[in-house]
Amino acid sequence: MVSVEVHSLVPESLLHRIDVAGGTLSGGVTSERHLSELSGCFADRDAYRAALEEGDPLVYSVVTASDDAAGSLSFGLGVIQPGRVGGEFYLTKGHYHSRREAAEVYIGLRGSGGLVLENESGSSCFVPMGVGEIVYVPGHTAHRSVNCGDEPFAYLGVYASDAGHDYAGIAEANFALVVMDGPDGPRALHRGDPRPEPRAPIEQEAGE
Ligand code: PAN
Ligand code: ZN
Repeated sequence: MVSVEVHSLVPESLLHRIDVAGGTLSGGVTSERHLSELSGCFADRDAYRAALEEGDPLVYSVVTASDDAAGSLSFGLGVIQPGRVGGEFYLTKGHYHSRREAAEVYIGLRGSGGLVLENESGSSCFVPMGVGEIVYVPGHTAHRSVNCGDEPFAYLGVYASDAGHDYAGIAEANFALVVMDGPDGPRALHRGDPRPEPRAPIEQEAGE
């Protein structure tokens, strides 16, 4: 006789709740990344060192609800804090999936940002993502999320539980595109391109 493993269907254990403002996902496990854990990610090494001298702020957190049964899905609530290093927006480390063909769906929940995507042939793009927008990340594609706004950027990523995270596969070359703050808003540039001037400070009218 063939034995088939099935979930016992308990409605409460199948329902998760997201508190977008609080950055929580019920039934999930939280991990945090601080600035010191993002060595090599930002284009401007000097600005990164200088920022670390000021402290080691939280850059992002991920709360993951996972299921390891064969064929199952896992999902994570990512929240990237607002911030910049040398004009480059706060970002996640970024990874390929260890099982390269595994795709992922991202859903924007709060703020504005986007995904830097790069495939194994070296082709790359930046896909902006706002609240209620969905980005499909195909297999064989490294992905990094970026907060382009002044409030936390929150999103849900849904992927096959056996996808696995391969950080080393993209870390050495790093992503070819960097997303910078500029006078006309966010811009995706090639890593070696000249940087835009930083956004001009807002001028105060005399007497305000
Ligand atoms: C996401 C990411 C999340 C954090 O859940 O894990 O955005 O990014 P890093 O894992 O690159 O630090 C996902 O893509 N999971 O597969
Ligand atoms: Zn992923």
